[in-house]
Amino acid sequence: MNTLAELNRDFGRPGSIDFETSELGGPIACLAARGNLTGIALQGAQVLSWLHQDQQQLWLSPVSQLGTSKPVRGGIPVCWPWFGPHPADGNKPAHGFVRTRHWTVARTYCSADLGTVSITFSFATGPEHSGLWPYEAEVLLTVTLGAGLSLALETINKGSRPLLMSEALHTYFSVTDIADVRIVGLDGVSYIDKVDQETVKLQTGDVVIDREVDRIYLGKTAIITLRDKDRAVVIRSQGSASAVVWNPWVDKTIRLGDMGAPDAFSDMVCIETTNAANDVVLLPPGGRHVMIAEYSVL
Ligand code: TA6
Repeated sequence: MNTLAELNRDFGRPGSIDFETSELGGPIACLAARGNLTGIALQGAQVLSWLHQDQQQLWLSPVSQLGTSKPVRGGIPVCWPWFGPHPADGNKPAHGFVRTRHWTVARTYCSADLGTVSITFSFATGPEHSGLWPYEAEVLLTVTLGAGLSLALETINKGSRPLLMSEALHTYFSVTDIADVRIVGLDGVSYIDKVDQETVKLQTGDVVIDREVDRIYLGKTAIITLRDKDRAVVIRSQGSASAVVWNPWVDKTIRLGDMGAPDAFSDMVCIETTNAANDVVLLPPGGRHVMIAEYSVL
């Protein structure tokens, strides 16, 4: 694992791309462009913060730490190479196994005017992971900061067999008050209701959150807008035909135990860009798949 000095020497650009130790206790990459900032942990290539015009756009549990076996609750966890519980073995970790592992830095980029900066992280699966997932693949996450924030999650099948995978950019947005949130753009889209025996239902109108919500929307999910009291965030996705809306509400917040406060659910909502449920990816040997989520604040 590279030291911070080696990372700054090989990939840094002082003032635009700097590597330092996070207050959560692990190495992070700090990107700055056009007055916006984002911090990304090398653990899980997990975006932990995104300051847009000095306003924090993401929610992060105040009790999460890096360097433990528990995933950090908040920011943008990378769920790969499966979304949700393992499809066949409940003993395997939920949401895949790369969000708690160390990723390496593959490359960084700064535009000439420093208005756009990006970093690409890489994780390769091999024989040491065969107990978890018996395929050879490389997964790359490129985070680009400019006027907005975008993430591109690329999977490359390095093996000699086709592979099947599901994935998510599991984004925790901060909100002023969940009671005022409306999620626009899913009207008429069907969804699997995970809090009602996986029943398939049809969304009518905007999504409002007044209870535990855990839904996998399938179909037209390419443009979703989070409308909060004092701001709106537009989520544009590519390479994905499903999206998840999740809020744990009261009881699950307590069961989770790492949300930081019993009423933390009122400060956040997850709107996730996914390949989940029957929107899974089959990759031939040598095949590549990219899923992109672009966030812009109105
Ligand atoms: O994306 C929604 C969801 O699958 C919920 O069911 C809930 O489990 C959430 O993810 C958080 O999962 P985690 O493993 O991070 O606690």
